[in-house]
Amino acid sequence: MRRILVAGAHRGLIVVSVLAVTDAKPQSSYPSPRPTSPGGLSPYDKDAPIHTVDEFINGFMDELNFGRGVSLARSSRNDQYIALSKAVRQNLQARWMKTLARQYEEQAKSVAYLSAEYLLGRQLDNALLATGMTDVVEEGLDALGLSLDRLRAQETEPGLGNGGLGRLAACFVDSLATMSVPCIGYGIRYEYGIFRQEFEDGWQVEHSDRWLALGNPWEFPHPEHAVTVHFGGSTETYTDDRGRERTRWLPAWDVQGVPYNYMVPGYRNGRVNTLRLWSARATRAFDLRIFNAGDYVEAVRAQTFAENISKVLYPEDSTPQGKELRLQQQYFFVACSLRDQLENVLPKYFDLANLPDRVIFQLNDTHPVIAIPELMRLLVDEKGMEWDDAWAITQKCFAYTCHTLLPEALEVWSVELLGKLLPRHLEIIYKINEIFLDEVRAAYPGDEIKLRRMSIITDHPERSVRMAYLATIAGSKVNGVAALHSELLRDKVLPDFSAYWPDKFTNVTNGITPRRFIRLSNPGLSDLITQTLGDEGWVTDLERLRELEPHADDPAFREKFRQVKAANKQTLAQVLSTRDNITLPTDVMYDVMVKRLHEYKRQTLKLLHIVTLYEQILSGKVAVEDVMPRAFLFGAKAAPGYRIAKEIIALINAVGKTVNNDPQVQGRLTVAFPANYNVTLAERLIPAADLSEQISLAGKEASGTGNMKFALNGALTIGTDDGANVEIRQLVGDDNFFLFGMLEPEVEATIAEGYSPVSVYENNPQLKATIDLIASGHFSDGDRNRFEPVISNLLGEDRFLALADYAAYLEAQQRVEAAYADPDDWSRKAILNVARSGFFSSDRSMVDYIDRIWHTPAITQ
Ligand code: 26V
Repeated sequence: MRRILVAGAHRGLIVVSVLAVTDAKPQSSYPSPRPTSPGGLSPYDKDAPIHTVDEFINGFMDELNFGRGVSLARSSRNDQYIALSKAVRQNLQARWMKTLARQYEEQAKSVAYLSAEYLLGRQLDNALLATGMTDVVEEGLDALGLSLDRLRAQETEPGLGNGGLGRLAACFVDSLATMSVPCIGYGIRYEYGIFRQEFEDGWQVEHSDRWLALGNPWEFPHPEHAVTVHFGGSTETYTDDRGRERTRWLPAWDVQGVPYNYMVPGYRNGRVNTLRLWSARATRAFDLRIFNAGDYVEAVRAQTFAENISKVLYPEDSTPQGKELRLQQQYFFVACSLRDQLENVLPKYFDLANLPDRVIFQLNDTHPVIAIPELMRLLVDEKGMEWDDAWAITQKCFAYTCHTLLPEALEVWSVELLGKLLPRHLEIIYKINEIFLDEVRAAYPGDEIKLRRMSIITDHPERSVRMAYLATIAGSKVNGVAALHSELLRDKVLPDFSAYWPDKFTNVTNGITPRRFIRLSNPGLSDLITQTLGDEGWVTDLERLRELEPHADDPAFREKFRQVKAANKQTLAQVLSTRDNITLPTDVMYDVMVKRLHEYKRQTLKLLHIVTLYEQILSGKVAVEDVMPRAFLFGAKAAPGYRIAKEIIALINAVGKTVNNDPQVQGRLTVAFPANYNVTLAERLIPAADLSEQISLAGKEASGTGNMKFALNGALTIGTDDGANVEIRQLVGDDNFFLFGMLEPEVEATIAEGYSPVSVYENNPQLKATIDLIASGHFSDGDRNRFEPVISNLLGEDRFLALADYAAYLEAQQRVEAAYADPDDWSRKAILNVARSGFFSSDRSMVDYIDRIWHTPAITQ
């Protein structure tokens, strides 16, 4: 029996390890960082207190006994999870401090990634992987009679994002830490993340995501470093003691931002970067004013008002939000972050003229764009800089990433609201616009229309500020997120700006972190790759997957690859059985569509395919024995106010219920829609998939990142020529990708000609039969009205041309079936997808950002 409790046996270890920080090992640099301890723990690493099973047990028991105040016998699973997490994080803390110290010493330029969302996923597994502690921890827990798997399941993932944009931010900070590039991620510590989805009679119901309810071992609050943020009021001009005319802001109210730090561990390289999320609380001044007025209840209410700012993540990625609270959130977190950079991160007496040498603020979409006038305000009003000098600095300090092509998704704020909430910022925006328009006037004399087109301020439908224009004018670079998207951004969304500043526009294709999305989520495939390649270097050098290519022709390798896929299906089926009470066959093709529910992504097109297969059985057009067995898996949340999206979810569930229970189908078609799709579920679904559905209308999906995760895990894509699908297809090869549908110019032409969905319906008997089956009430107990909104949406407008691509989609699905009928050839194609997906590592995206935009070298020792 091992020692399980030596009271205080190694108290003080943190101090010891912090003192050891000068003893640094040489570190790696990008693009291909080498882990310092490839397999796991190195007993010689002085920065980590835990190397052996005994040390782990001591650390864990310390946290349990002294941190949680419970004995092992009386501890709950949550106590154990928290003690475990805190023991694991011990191995990161000295490295974290050391990383910060090195950065400070080197005066290195760092990336300040400004993002309103970080969809992090669970932390424990990632920390275990980064530190190489998994085996030691598993053994230690085992000796204590505990199971790592069970404790892993105790963690509620931090869902501080809506979808791709938030997950991208999480992948980027992971890559930068792994590449030893200085970065601090700034965001909001929402008390409630993305809502938890449940289905009631197939209808989406939202529940609050109380992710902090059981405590959060991964955060470090620093209330003593709170920052004050002001809102409202008015401005006034005055003459300073040098006789200069100046402006000052007289705000009406304020809140405090409390920083919560999170560690962002690099993969086995001894680096730990920081993610700093801000939480709002009432200021003392705010409190006192009201308390002194004697109204205790009102004072407490006011506190609640302040704390509301970071209360909840907006789940709307589908309807334009003109919500005041959202603008408050945006300003709140960027004001805190800029203040933090200027006051805490930079050395005292730093000459702000050199700011661009020290930091680049990357704007993740338009959400943080209010940082631009905020930096101008800080430099001009607070630091007394001349406008032109401040503008020159600001222009070098910002770069902007656009993540959409949908015009309605481009953020605008009404002048009225901005003026009320941030009067000084509105003035600054007006001045930026005025100076910019003078430039445009000089460049294009007499072209009033162009002037109006390029103005930051638009008058329609109401006077408002176009945040994307502000970001484009102020930023040193503007990038789209996939080659096609960047092209369309240049030519269709911001053509005047790209003609004026051709060099400002660039592309950085998105990426995904191989640590989480293959190494952690697909251990079977990871082991096979490591065995085949001889070492684990591919985890930080994903292009090395190319070495798998020759093995695609080796029948023995293909067999092993199929076994991994089959095992992943078993695991998924097991998870869905306990999690959702779903029964899934494991010997069929897994056809998966997981992403936010949006009309442009066309979940309805997928549904029409399923109903078509079913209708063909019902009508006897196809004998049931001739139907290829498939399980269709969906995962999707709809924005709570997006009515038609919720109707589509209900229809998918209704079709699933009918098809799954129809004896005529003989179990050949299965539809599964587990509720509450999130990062944790993605990590299970993606490794089990055979077919990846990426079927958005061409020209609408900026990039997609799920598409990359599937290809990397050996699923074949059926997809349109959209977003990063284009690059996936180019890399994996036409033979290994099922392309279908209109290209973007054809989409434009179809719409220009006057697209009529009804005539498509009338001219395609199978489509008609399929839609008529839904309209007949077959999936709604005979209720013909139940899904009328979805049907009339398709037949009446079909804004995203699902019907126009229907025939092509069915034809492509037939190609899929033919290919799947030859398992050996299918595996060859799947292996080639894995082997050729190295490009989609977010490490590569980071190299592109660094070379083209940031110019932030890695720290090399
Ligand atoms: C926002 C809105 C708001 C108003 C109406 C419609 C609408 C549609 C989409 C959005 C989301 C825009 C920002 C976003 O999340 N973009 C996603 O970013 C991912 C990471 O770059 C990328 O892979 C996805 O293709 C892109 O949709």
